[in-house]
Formats: sequence, C-alpha cells, structure tokens
Amino acid sequence: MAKKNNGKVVNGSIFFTDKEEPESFSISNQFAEHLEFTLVKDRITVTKDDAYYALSLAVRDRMVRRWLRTQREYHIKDPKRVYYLSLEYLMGRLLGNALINLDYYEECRELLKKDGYNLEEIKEYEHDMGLGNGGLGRLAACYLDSMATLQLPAFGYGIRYEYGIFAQEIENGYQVEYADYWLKNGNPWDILRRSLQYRVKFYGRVEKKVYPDGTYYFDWVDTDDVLAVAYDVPVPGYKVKNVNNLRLWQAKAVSDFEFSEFNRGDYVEAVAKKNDSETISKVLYPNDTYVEGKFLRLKQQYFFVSATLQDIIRKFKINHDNWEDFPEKVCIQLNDTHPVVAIPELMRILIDQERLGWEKAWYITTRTFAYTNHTVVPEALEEWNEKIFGELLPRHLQIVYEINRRFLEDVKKNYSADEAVLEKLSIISSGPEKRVRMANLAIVGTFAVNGVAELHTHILKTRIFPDFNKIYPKKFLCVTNGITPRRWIRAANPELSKLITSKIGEEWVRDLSQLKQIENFVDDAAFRKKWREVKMHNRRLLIDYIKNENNIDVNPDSIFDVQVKRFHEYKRQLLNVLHVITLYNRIKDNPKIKMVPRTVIFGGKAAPAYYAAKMVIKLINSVADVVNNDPDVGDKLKVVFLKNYSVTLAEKIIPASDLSEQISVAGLEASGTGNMKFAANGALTIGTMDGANIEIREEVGEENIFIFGLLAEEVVELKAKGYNPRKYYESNPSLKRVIDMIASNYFNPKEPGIFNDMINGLMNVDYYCVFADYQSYIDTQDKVAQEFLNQEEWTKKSIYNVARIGKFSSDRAVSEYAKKIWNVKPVKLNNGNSNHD
Ligand code: B1N
Repeated sequence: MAKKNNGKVVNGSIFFTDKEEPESFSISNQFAEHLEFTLVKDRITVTKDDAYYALSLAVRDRMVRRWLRTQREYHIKDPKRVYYLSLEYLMGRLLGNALINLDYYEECRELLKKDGYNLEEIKEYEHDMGLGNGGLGRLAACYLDSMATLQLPAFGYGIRYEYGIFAQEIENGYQVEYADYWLKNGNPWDILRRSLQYRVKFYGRVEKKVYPDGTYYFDWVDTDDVLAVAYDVPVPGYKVKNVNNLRLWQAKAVSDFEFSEFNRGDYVEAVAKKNDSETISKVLYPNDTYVEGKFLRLKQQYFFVSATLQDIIRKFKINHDNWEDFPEKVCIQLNDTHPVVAIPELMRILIDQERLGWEKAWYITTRTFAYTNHTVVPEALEEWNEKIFGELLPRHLQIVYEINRRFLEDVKKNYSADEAVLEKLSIISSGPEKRVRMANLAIVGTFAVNGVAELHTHILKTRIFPDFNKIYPKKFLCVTNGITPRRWIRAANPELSKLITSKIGEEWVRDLSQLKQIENFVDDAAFRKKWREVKMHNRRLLIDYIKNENNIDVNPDSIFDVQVKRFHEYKRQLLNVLHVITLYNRIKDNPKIKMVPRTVIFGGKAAPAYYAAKMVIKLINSVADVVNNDPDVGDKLKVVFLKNYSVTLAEKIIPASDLSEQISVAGLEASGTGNMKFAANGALTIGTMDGANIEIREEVGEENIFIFGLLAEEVVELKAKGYNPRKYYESNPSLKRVIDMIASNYFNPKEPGIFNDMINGLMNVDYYCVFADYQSYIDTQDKVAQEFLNQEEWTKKSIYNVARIGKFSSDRAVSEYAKKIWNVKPVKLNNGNSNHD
C-alpha cells in the first residue's frame, strides 16, 4: 500500500516518519484497502466478519505511529520503567475501546455509515480476548488501560494462550465446557515480532565449574529448550498520544535444524516432540482462586518469566552497563505468586551469568520486585512440590534453598528462634512432602507486598502473614483495586455517559472524581427521570438478549437483581438461590400476594473440576425451570442463568442492573471489582462487609447500600466457638422449608439425590456460613424490595452511587502504585512531532 511519506529516507529505500497520519490516511480509505488488499475481498464476497477485521486493521494502522513513537520516546528518555507480569489478561474486545481512547468513535461511525456499515453491528464480530479467569485477569487489563492513560512507561507481559477461558454451555442444567479457540479467524490486534525470540531452558542438571583460582560457579546443562516468540498488542491511552505495549509470549520448538541434530535418524519422534514444547502456551488454566499444582502450569510460569526477564535485561543493557542501576531503572510488579519464580530466575542470571556474587545479586533482586497478593483463600496459595520444582528447575531449587537458609539465619539472629515460628516463615515447608511456598518466597524477595483492599490488607498483616509483618513492618501496604471508566462506563453505558456529560462535561472519563458534580442534580426531578430512562433503555437491551438466549419473558419493571462472577462456594451464589426459593414459597403460599417483581440473573463459570460449584449452577437452572414455568408465579419472579459470562456479556448486563449481589462470606473476597462496576453504573449493592464493599459503603454512604451478615471477625469467632449450622436450620422454619425442598428433590424430580452432597455439606459443615447469614440476607432483601417501590428515592440513591464512585477508578489505583511502589513518572508525548529518530 503506498502511503504519503513526509519523513526522512532510511537505507535509501524505506520511509519512516513521525508525523501524524496525513489527510489521505482516512479510516474509509484504510478500511477499503484492507478489505481489498489484505483480505482480498470484493463487494460480493465480503462478510461482516471481514468488515470487523479490516476495520480493526485500519484502526490499528492509526495507532502504529504513536505506538512506535511511544516506545522510541521511552527508549530515548530512559525513565524508570515498570513491567507488569501477569499470567492472565482478560481483555475482552478491543475495537470499541481503541476507538474511544483514540477519540475517534463518533467520526468513525459516521464515516462507516456513509459506506453502508453499522459500527455497532461490526463490533459484535470481535471474539473476546479471554486470556484470564476472573477478577485478577480483568484487573490486569484495567491497569494496562490506566497505565497508558497516565502516560506511564509501563510494559505488560503475559502468555499468548492459544485457548483462552473455556466457552460455557448449559446442557440439561449442567455446565459443559468447550474449547475457546479465539484465534480461529485470526487476530488483527497482535503483531508477531519475527526476530524477537528467546530460548527458555528446562530440566537438565547443575554442574559446578571451578576456576583455576579456586572460585566457582554453577552451570545449568543438558537442558531441554523451548523458544518464546513475542506477539505485541497495542494499548492506547485515553486521549493521549501514548500507546503502550502488551507483549505476549508463544512457545515454539527450537529451530528444526538444531532439533534434528539431537534426534538424528528419528524424524517422527523429533516432530512429535516439537509439538510437545509448543503445548506450553496452548491453554489457560481455568481455575480462579484455586491451584491444581500441575507440572504444565509450572512450565508455563517459568517459560513466561524466563522470556520476560531476558527481554527486560536486553532493554536495560541498551542504555546501561552497571547492574547497580537496575533497580533505579526497572520495577517488576508480580501479579500474585504466579510469576514469582522470577525471583530465583533473576538471582540465577545475576550470579551464574553476570557473575555478581550472592550479596550484590540479592541486593538488586530485592529492590526490583514488588508483589500483589490477591487472595487469602487457602486453596489458592501456591506451593510447588519440591521434587517437581527441582526436576524442572534444578538450579532454581538450589537458589531457593540458599535464599531460605540465609533468610532463616537472619530470622534466628534478629527475630525469633522458636521452631514453630521458623516453620511458618520458611520458604520450604517441612513434613514428608516438602513444598516451595511461593507466597513466602514473594515476601522475602520483594520490597513491597500489597493487598487489594483495606480489609484484605489487614487480614494479610494480622492473620495470614503476622510474623512477616513484624519482620518487615514497612513492606506491607494496601492499594485498593480499581476499574477503568473508559470500558466500564464510557463504552459499556453510552446513554448514561451522554447524560452525565450533558451536565458536567467529559472530563470525568479521565478524572472519575469529577462525577461528584452530578450530586448537584439529585433534586432535579427531570434529571432523575432521564436517569431512569437510561436504565430502562439498558434494561430493554438486556431483556431482548435474555429472550433470544433463554426464551424467557422478563418484566421490564421488575428489580434486576444480578449476581455475575466466577462460581465459588465462598461467593455464595447458593445464598442467593435460597432467597429465590424463599420468595417462591411466599408466592406459593399466597398466589395473590402483592410483591415487588424481581428478575434474578446469574452468570459465571465454575472451574471444570470444581464439583460443588458446578452443582450450584445445576441448582440455579433447576430452580429456574420450576419457578419460570409455574403459572402461580407469573411475572412476579423470574430466574435467569446467562451462559458463558465474559467481559463482553458483563458490558451488556451491568448497565441494566438495579441490584448488585456482593455476598461473599466476610473475610474471603479480597476486593472484588464487579462491585465497583455495578455501582459505577447506578446499581445499588446488597453485600457483606467484605473486600472493597466496605470502602464502597464508606464512599457512597451507608444509606445508599444494603449491608448484611456477619463481620469478618464474627465469622472467625463463630467458627472458634464451634459453628453448628443445624441449629440455624432447626430454629428457622423458612430456612428449614427451603432446605427440605432441595433435599426432597422438589426441583429435580427426574434426577433424585443429585443435591445430597450439597445439603449434607450445608447441614454438617457449612464452611461459608450460608445458614448463619440467611435471615439477615432475607431481611435485607425485603428492605431492598420495599425501597425499590419508591422509585424517586431509589433513583437518588442510584445517582449518589455513581457520583461517589470516583475512588474506584483504576487511574487512582495505578497512580498509587506509581507513587507508593514503582516510583515511575509519566512520560508525556508532546502533540507535535518528535525531534528524535
Ligand atoms: O483477584 C481480584 C479480586 O478483586 C478478587 O477478590 C480475588 O478473588 C481475585 C489463582 C486467582 N484472587 N486470586 C485469584 C486467579 C487465578 C488463579 O489461578 C488465583 N483471583 C483473585 C483482583 O484483585
């Protein structure tokens, strides 16, 4: 494609320029050219999917110069950089957001319209980039958006999984998983960096090599190697020139030539083995807040970390030859323990390759890394069997042992020699099966450890890691999570955005605290009416979706009561179901009962091997079958399970919601981020005093949120004195009736007994205190219904929620990281053209 070039000549033939795109570089032209020359289509063969693809390429073209310039500027100015390492990025769709951030949405829509295309329709052809499970992965995606918007020299690193989070189908009420081959129609956003490849070593053994002078070092030899190849995704900031980079690694077998040298004569074996190494980046592990301890997962972690550190060090060496500058120029943020093997890996590089010596290497390492903890759920704390770890990474296991030996020496000298304390602090667990505790390694090997909400940070400091907190009192801090207002308000809720902007201008999109100004309109009845019209508009879109997907007719005036998130017992979707059955029983007792109509909507995936969570999905669908088909119920109550919850589906559901269910047992939801998205879209929260709910309450005011249930300390106390769920069951007739119905197969006459395990679990253990919180939840739900009747008052509360949600912008969260942890500053790209190239 010939383009006008205003820049200088490089190598006598290729033209580069920094200039903004010339006039002729219009989206229509680019779009048409990509349809014809990239996709080789004409007006007869072109499909809507082609239109999506070509438009995305055209939009990407518009980012290319800014993208290159941003990277060049970071290179030239050489500021301290932050590298965000995450095994998960739940990006969703990219087209709409790129257009908004480039401030090009409206113009693009109009231009396309002239060509007979509808942008809204084209956007629907994009497949979600679902390289994450839930909150942790989506948080990483929100932070990328904010880092670019704040013009921070930040780099995301991850894995380019060929299969993202599975597609969920519901068959006979059960969850069934299908592979998500998201790349099947190609991906217009990522660019293969053809020459950027690193070798990653696995297995082998460690050889001690002695120099003539008696000093020695260790060599990692006889390894099985895999290549990591780079794919880059542009991350445009909102209304700034900065376009940051997300680099995703894909595994590739080492070159066929070298390969055949080792496998001379056995061609088939060699090719089969090649496939083997490429499985490393095949599939995302579908577990959220749960670790399976699988060998392949450890391979993924090291593959990712090794390639990323090689890349970071290569970039560092372009400008520096003194290793002491490393922590001044590089900060590496570890998104949970998943990339924590980076700590021994950097030690290995510094000691074995750079020959720095232990003390110096440790000094550099512990000033480079920071670690975010995302959960206190015990089954999510990563521990690797020492044998597995040592087989795959023999040198790293040695290094971890040495880190631990020195650390425990220090502890004995300066803190405590008590065996029980030492055992808790040790990076290697004792006992018959020794394990490497990744969280302990993370705490010892970093300069900052942060929780993701105030309560969560408090629990980390006092309950989970109290001794570490005493040893390193300054290391632990809190950065409460945030969400990007670009995707979660501006893009997902265009009507609300328009209404807000009509009153206070558009600055709120980059400074969410500005929303405060809409409080001035709370008493304006006309404004409140418009506010309700926006909600109704969004609700109608969701009603159509539900009709299409589930063939259920939903009452547009009902409360849209929504719980969408991963399925986990601690999140207590089950408590919500018990409420639904309670309402159903009230209707059955009195079919003429006057009640506020409700539509209870569920969505979310369960880890494929998580039986208890999958049975809750089955229960919801069983209850839905009965409730939705009972003529006594009519449109007073509907239960909807929307399959395959995803970022894109969240964008449809959240703006239409009235009530946000955030009902985890107190103390276990580290933060939650869905809670923020709902409040930002004018839903009121019903929730426990858990995670960021507490801070949301603080911001929006206790009269604008529905709080119920045990407090975190009360949960601990209750369990300490011996919690007996049966007592609650026996003393609460309404609860008893609900449980008895489930136990007697009321909702599953064709599959009797399927809920027996669930019922037994509740009656005998009820680890997540569903029974203990039942009555408080029911009472609070009744209050919700009562308050919903007064639509004017409800609307005011809805407005207050949006007006006071500013704190939960990921821009605030990311600036806190930048100031409190990373010590990185913005690199502002001027509007003109760069002088350097
Ligand atoms: O991280 C989110 C929080 O808002 C949620 O409260 C928290 O549950 C979530 C192992 C996890 N914690 N841990 C995980 C994900 C995948 C995996 O393999 C653990 N996810 C969270 C953002 O801070």
